[in-house]
Amino acid sequence: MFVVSTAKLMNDVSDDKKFFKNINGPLFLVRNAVGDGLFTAYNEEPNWSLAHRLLMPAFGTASIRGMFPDMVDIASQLVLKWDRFGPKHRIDPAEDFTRLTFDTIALCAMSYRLNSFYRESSHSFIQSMGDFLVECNLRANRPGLLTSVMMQTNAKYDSDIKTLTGLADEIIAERRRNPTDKKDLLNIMLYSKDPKTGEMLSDLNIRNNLLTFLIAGHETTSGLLTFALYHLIKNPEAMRKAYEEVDNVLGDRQIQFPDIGKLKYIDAVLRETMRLTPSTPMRTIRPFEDITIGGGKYFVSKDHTVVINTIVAQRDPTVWGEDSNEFHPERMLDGKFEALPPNAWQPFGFGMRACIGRPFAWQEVLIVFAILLQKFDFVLDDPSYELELKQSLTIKPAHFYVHALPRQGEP
Ligand code: MNH
Repeated sequence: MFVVSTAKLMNDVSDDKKFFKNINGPLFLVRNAVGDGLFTAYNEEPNWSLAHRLLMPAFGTASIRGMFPDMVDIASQLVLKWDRFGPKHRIDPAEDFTRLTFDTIALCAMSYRLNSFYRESSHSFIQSMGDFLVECNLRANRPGLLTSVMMQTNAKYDSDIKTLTGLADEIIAERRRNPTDKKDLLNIMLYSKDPKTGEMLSDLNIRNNLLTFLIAGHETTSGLLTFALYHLIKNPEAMRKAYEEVDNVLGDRQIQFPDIGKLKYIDAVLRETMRLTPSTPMRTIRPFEDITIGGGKYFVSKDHTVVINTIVAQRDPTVWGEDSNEFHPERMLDGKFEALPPNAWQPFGFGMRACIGRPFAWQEVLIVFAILLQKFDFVLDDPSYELELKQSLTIKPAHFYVHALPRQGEP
């Protein structure tokens, strides 16, 4: 196995003609729930290219723009909750951001209300998904013989998969009972035809992709929100500039769609967050043929897996300077982001298998930060807190708790 940890090598291997996404280890096991959904399909599986062609437009600019009101709806529920619980309430941002991102993907893509903010504990899907992903990770690193005798673990694994597919099936059945002419993602999956061949997605593939969106559509975005809040609290100067921007662009009024493009500093905060603490800290690929990389320095045979260690490569001092481990949104401003060496920043993956949900996540997170910073000051529950991580397929801050106080100067 090769581990790529520099910007130069990351650029070398970012080439769809020479490398392909490797579906093995935990990712192969995730197929036990989501099969040939976009995230876990093999490049050459016909359902990957069919679903990719049919669903790309649903993640285009116009479509994401249409989701603006629903995104604001869910973000407002979060604000209401933190406001009503008040400053003494110890907030677990990862948990509430997960409520938010989960409800947002279900409402925007499937017009389905999960109402997670009106439940004491998270939806059973969230628990089952977490346990399922952890077990996929453990299984990938455990002898098969051992797994085969772990009756209880296996029964739990199977019942978690049933919980996951159960919600997907319920959402699809509900739509078939109550059809709408809304152009949401679910309708596109159910009814659209490939312009080239007239082909439609099979029922099983629709379920696989719906489940893929429910999982990929919330876990990573919740991580981004939680990390960004952490970085802002730890960097008061960046926090001050973010407040200044929100006050200038929004003041006290309700956010409108055109405001989003004006939130340049917060945009930079999110890019810098994704650089230092990408929710998906690594991905794996393999070469089609034996190949040398690094200007002839490293031989990679076609049986080798290449792990792209994004979280380390995105801190390469040759690109980011000696302070590459520090949080400075300024690196992403004033054309500097656009002028980066190719592929130096790639928290959304690369090429044909790059993240389809990037514009969706970005708009959602900008809305949430704009609304949160309009309303609240944030302080750490434990002032001495330093970042700890928890990992399933993605990473998130662990043991990170905050308090939300009404902004000073507000009644
Ligand atoms: Mn997303 C692929 C990161 C939000 C749906 N996503 C990827 C990959 C990365 C990634 C990295 C490529 C993985 C690989 O090459 O092995 N995704 C993110 C991050 C966020 C995110 C950091 C938020 C922040 N992703 C979303 C959202 C959705 C989504 C939101 C859906 C609404 N992502 C996908 C899908 C794929 C993917 C689907 C697989 C695309 C493909 O292979 O065709």
